[in-house]
Amino acid sequence: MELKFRRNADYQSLRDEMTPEGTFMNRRSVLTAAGFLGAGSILGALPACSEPQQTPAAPKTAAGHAAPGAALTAKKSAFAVSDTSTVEEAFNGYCNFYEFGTSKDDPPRYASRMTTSPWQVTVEGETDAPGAYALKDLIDYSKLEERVYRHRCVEAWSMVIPWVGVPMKDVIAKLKPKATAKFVQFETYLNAKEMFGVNRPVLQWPYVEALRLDEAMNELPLFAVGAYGKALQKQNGAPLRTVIPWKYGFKATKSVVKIRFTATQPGTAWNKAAASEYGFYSNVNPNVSHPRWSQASERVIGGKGGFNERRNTDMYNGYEKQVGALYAGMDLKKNY
Ligand SMILES: Nc1nc2c(c(=O)[nH]1)N[C@H]1C(S)=C(S)[C@@H](COP(=O)(O)O)O[C@H]1N2
Ligand SMILES: [Mo]
Repeated sequence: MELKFRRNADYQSLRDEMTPEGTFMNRRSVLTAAGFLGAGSILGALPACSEPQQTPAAPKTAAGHAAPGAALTAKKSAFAVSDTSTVEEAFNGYCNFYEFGTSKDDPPRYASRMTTSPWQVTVEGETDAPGAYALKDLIDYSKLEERVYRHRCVEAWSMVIPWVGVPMKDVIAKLKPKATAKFVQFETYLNAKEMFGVNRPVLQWPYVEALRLDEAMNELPLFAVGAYGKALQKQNGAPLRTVIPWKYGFKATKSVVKIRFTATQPGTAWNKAAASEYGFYSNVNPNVSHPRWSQASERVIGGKGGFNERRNTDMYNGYEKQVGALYAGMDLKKNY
């Protein structure tokens, strides 16, 4: 039963991504709403992006952190790819957040139901600073930076996203992992009343992902609280998500409520669902195919060529210089 559901969901996302003709209308509505097909005038008549973004009346929530859509001040950083950023409407309108359903336009429609204030992050496990942290105590909103990173989904599509956040390594240092901590696991908010998708056994809920601690302490990973100069919209993982640009997108955990330091390798959502397809590492690697499709190239979402634009996928998504040493000597075909 569980396996069947999993296969179906998997198949559906594969079909969404791999056979454009099968979902042409669906994708077309997203792209049209985003203005890619030059029909901006019908924006609002289409379901995919018809729900207004959650632009708040007040920039701050009662809990003291920025509300979805609120303008954020961030200093530009040297971490930026030169490609044009994906249009914001595509980032907001074409999402994976299975807690709200498995179609790309389910999260933009339904994530507004998620409560994101107050927001607490529980820190536990191998740490000298366990506890429940209010978001504003975990993330220093006066030190936000903008980093334009590539985003590569395992389904072979990509975006370029100007994230706003803080280096993960700075937050982790504050959380004092013990010498015994070798991994860090992130857990997503779970509320069956607000997230209809969790009533289906697509994945084992809550969504969890993890990194080796030295990966997490690399200079690249972010705790993001925003994108495009604004606090994250709920469908993109408000109010706090991880960003690990050299890994497939599913390694990023949306709407993080728990950070757990462990001595041994913790479970991860997609690995538990299908270990033969999704490994613990999940580094972007054009030379290691997914069992059901090639990873050598990717469809550029919102690119100039409409949805037919493709680019070749880069090793470690273009971040080999920064992260290659983390995997020196490892067999990348076995440790996929
Ligand atoms: N909790 C949770 N986090 C998640 C997912 C999810 O379904 N649930 N999907 C992942 C996948 S597959 C991708 S590609 C990215 C998508 O992020 P975006 O929709 O903001 O572009 O979120 C990742 N994080
Ligand atoms: Mo993904």
